Parts: sequence; structure tokens; C-alpha cells
Amino acid sequence: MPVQRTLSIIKPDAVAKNVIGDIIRRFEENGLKVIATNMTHLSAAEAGRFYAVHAARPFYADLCAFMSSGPILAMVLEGKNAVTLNRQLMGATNPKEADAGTIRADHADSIDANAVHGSDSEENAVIEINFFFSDLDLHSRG
Ligand code: DGI
Repeated sequence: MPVQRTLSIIKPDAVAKNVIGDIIRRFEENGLKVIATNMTHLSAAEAGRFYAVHAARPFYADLCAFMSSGPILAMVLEGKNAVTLNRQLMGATNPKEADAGTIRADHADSIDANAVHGSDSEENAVIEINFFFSDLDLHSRG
């Protein structure tokens, strides 16, 4: 399995619930390494740029408002099969459909406030990592 990088975001709801540590523990226990972190508070316009792919969807305005409602923790995770592994640890977008034991099953309240984001492909991971980080911020640890 290839070593990959992926972008993870702990969203405003999960930051507010003080479960940053629990979420990172799950990544580390499953072989993913945190190689960059950035706690930031997006403006609605910045959230809109990040989620531009969803601009035509009915939930776009709510999504941008939610993602800019408080601080988030953006991270780069590195490890074997990181993109898919992170998505598995996150669980389904709608927490009602998320498998037991996943981050969203345990910490998400709704399809809007669903605790975490994870890149859905290696291609998008590169784009999303570049949104938050420069090369100099990434600290690969082998
Ligand atoms: O990659 P995901 O976060 O699992 O899902 P996504 O990329 O399809 O959508 C991005 C976010 O947009 C998702 O985490 C929550 C929101 N979203 C997606 N589909 C819906 C939605 N929000 C509402 N209210 N309704 C939806 O159908």
C-alpha cells in the first residue's frame, strides 16, 4: 500500500466539544502520523472557497456558515493508504449512517455538524493540503 498524505479538518463542533485529543488518538493508533497542524478560524468567504465544489448545492450557504462559526484544526496526515484509511475512521457523512466506533458515530450531531473533514482522493488531498499549508509546513517523519 502506498504512503499517502491527506487533509483532515476537525470542524468547529468537535473543537467546541473539546475532543481534539480523542480524534487525533484514533489517527495515531491506526498508523497515521500528524505531519502538520494549523488551528485557524475561516471567514465565510474562505470556507466558500474551500468547499467551492459544492457551490451549487442547496446546503452550501449553511455549510459555509457552519465552517466559519468557530476555530477548526486543519492537519496533514501521512501513512499507508492515508486517504481511504482516514475516510474509514471518519465514517459516513450522515452520522446516522456512520458505522459504530467511527469518529462521526461518536462525535457528530448531524449531517451539517459532522465533526471532521477528510480528502476524498489523492488528487483532492494535494489541492486541499495546499489550501492550508506550504511545503515548508510539512514535516514527514518516515
Ligand atoms: O466528504 P464528506 O464531508 O463526507 O461529504 P461531502 O464532501 O459530500 O460534503 C461536504 C460537507 O457538506 C459534509 O461534510 C456536510 C455537508 N453536506 C453534504 N451533503 C449534505 C450536507 N449537508 C446537508 N445539510 N445535506 C446534505 O445532503
